[in-house]
Amino acid sequence: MEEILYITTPIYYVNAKPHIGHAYTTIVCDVFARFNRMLGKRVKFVTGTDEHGKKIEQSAARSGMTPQVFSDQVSQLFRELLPILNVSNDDFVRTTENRHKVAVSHIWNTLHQNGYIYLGEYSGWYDIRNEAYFTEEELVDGKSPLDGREVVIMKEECYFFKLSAFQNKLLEYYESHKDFIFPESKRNEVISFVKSGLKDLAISRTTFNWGIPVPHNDKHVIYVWMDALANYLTCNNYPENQDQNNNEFWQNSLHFIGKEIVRFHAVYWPAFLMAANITPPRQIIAHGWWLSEGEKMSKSLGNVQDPVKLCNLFGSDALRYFLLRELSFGEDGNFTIESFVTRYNGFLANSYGNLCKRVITLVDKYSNGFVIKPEKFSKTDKDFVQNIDLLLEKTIELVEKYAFNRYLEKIEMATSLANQFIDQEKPWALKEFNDIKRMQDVLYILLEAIIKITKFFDPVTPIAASKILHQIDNSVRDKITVNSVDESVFPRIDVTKINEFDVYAKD
Ligand code: ME8
Repeated sequence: MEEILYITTPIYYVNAKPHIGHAYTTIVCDVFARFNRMLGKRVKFVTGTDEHGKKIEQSAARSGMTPQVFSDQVSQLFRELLPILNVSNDDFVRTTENRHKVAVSHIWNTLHQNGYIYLGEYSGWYDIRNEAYFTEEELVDGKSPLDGREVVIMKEECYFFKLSAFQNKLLEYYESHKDFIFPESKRNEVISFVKSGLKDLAISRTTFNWGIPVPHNDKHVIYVWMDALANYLTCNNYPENQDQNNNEFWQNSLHFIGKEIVRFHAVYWPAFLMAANITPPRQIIAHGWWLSEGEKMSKSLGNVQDPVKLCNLFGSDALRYFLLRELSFGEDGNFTIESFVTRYNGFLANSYGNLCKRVITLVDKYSNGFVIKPEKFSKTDKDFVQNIDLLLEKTIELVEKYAFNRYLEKIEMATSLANQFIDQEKPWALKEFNDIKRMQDVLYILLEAIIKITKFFDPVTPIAASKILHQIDNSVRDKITVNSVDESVFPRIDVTKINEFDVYAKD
């Protein structure tokens, strides 16, 4: 049976321009989507923007715009980033779209009908940026426990969701679905949070208007997280498709997120879904955070790397490769331009790009642009081919475990074996000694290795892969023809220019 996957990014707030942190999650999802499509799976991959809430209303006001005009502009920046990063998403959802409002209202009505929503009054400490209330005890040094921001006291009439009714159901669910939360460390945190007790959750606001109105009581707007989480259903044709439990995409839904929003995805979201009689998604996958030059990225420090500038300077393939290679998925990583250039030159230019260029040029120069499959393979040849195959085979389970940096390590190892093979077999020397047969065999074996490595590298560097696979044609059985071009797919970056690169976002 055909395997199916439904892959989602968080939907990004439109209160700030996209930076490499956002680009990272989207790229991770794209690489995962492309890799799985390569394995023959049917993939639906969606992303979008989160546009409601007080924070966005405030940002719009500061910019002197209506929230709608403001959201239109910033959402467009996120949308335009996708082709720049070469992202293969199937849908882009905005929470201000009608189809989404229909989905959210429908969920609300379902939860209400099922008896999980009641009207009450809320007072507590409110973290405006994160749109979350906290009790006195939950505050850390009087500040938001999420990220230490200021909190203000607020009191409002509001609707509540009976989250407390789901404490045991959630714990049972985590127990019977051991891989629901990835990685394990986050799973443990969630379990102890839920065990410590769940209070009912305030799910409407009356202190601002920028949101989806509560059905039949438009004094209230729906809590932005309930609104936002529902995007995953909107993109799966809910409520038109009511039967999500028997829907193959929903059954195989994977939500990729940053570690700071695990609680919303692994506690609130499955509880909302259970209350609506919809099964929770298959997995919540949380990754770590990018720091910039060792510090938290922030506008005021001026250290926010701009993914558009990086792509303009070095190409999207290079950014995609770097982000996946440098950070061990789940852990935090540090973005510096020095490490970017070092990895770029070290692998993309000197190892992979150079190998492809060298072999293609040799076939062009010494073998009239084509080689025929060897009649027999020496022990060295067989070992080489087998080692490459083993390394590439291994990438499948690594990607399945979201070990993207280790997947790329295998690609690097395979490339380095090919570079060793060429240095050891010296096709140029074989040519000199007139051993043309052996020279052609060696080049054939190398071209085949390049094709295989490139196919497994394609999910990360699709532009380079398509260039290389256009230069190497193996459509005729047992014959490989090359089309030589002068420049490498990854020209070296001049390290002496490192201080001249302008990679920071300006505003
Ligand atoms: O939280 N390093 O939106 P958001 C790595 N709208 N990833 C980062 C990052 C960094 N420094 N900064 C941001 C929201 N991200 C909600 C989500 S989903 C129903 C609603 C990535 O614009 C990471 O994926 O604040 C994080 O979870 C996401 O951007 C947060 O984006």
